[in-house]
Amino acid sequence: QPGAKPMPAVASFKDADAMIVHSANGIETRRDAFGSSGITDVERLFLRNNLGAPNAAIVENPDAWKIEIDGVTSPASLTVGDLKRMGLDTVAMVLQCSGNGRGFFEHKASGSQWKVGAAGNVLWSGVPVRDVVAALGGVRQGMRYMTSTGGETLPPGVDAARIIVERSVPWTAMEEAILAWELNGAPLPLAHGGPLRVIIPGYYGVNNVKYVKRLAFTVDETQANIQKSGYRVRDIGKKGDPTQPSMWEMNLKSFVTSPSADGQKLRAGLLQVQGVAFSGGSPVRGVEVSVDGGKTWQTARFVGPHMGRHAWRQFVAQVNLPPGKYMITSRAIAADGSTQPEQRVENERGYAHNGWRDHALTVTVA
Ligand code: MSS
Repeated sequence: QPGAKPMPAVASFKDADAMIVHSANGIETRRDAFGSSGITDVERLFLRNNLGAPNAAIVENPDAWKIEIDGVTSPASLTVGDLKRMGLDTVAMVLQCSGNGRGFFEHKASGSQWKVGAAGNVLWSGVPVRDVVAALGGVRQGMRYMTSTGGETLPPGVDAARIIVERSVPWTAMEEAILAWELNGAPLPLAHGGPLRVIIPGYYGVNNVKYVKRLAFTVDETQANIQKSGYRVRDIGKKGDPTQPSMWEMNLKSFVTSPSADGQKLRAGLLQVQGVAFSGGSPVRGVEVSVDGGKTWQTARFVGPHMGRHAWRQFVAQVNLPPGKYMITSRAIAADGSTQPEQRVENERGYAHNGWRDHALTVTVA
């Protein structure tokens, strides 16, 4: 596209036509590039880095990468090679940035102006954290968090706590967590956290620490800024602090992927409205689609395999549209009866946007 920003080197394998480059550290999938088969291709998966990626040499011999495991009865330093002998599982999971949908907020929340594409549904393979923990004698008494540290080399002279990517989640999240070395059937590339990444199903992207070099069960949350003041939901104009909710479990969300653009011109007659729905809490039970901006809704049908509660479900609703103007959107319904809300919750950094109205598309049928 004219005026498009260049693809950074770490993401040179991305399909440039499928992506919107916001910056060298923020690249999203175009709404028309998700496809219909349920898995997001690695070449089309969004990329977000808080710090620049480490040197590519770390993925040359992935089995040699080391991780410290702490806060267990017998702390250990293990290589990826060691981990591969300890257990194996694969999980299909939505990876979504906390700020996905930030571009719809009106107060110009700072950060990448993501629309829908800072999310993807991918397959991760690795060892379940609980298997590693069991092999090391279990979590020590009194630990309340699982804290993961990113393997970036920090520039000298800066206060590490200010910039280090270190995230704490409630320790019970270990039940479903994986230390992954494979993504969609191929060795985990550097861009997405190779050689080793912690995967915490149902949690926002930031908790899925890349090139993870330490995983510790801890009494307290890390003092790193990215945890203490960053990724906290607060009113517009407020500073972040530990009393505010942290970006942990993802909320209930869906959006239409086809049609895919505001102002799109469509031919009268049949249309298959497609999209995706997911939740980090109570699982998605159903999806409804509206073509009249939410006045009336029809039940959509799920498409393709059910890849588990942490994956997204694809949906389709067939509509027959005479010439006119339509506002097309979707809303997900969870097993516990909760429904995706109409409005966004205003907040300083533009996190957790799941309001269906902002995600709607207006199209013309002729
Ligand atoms: N990790 C590390 N190490 N570093 C950084 O920077 N970031 C985050 C995660 N992890 C980081 C990490 C974020 S923030 C996100 S989203 C994610 O990651 C993304 O991913 P990919 O693969 O897509 O790139 Mo927001 O919540």
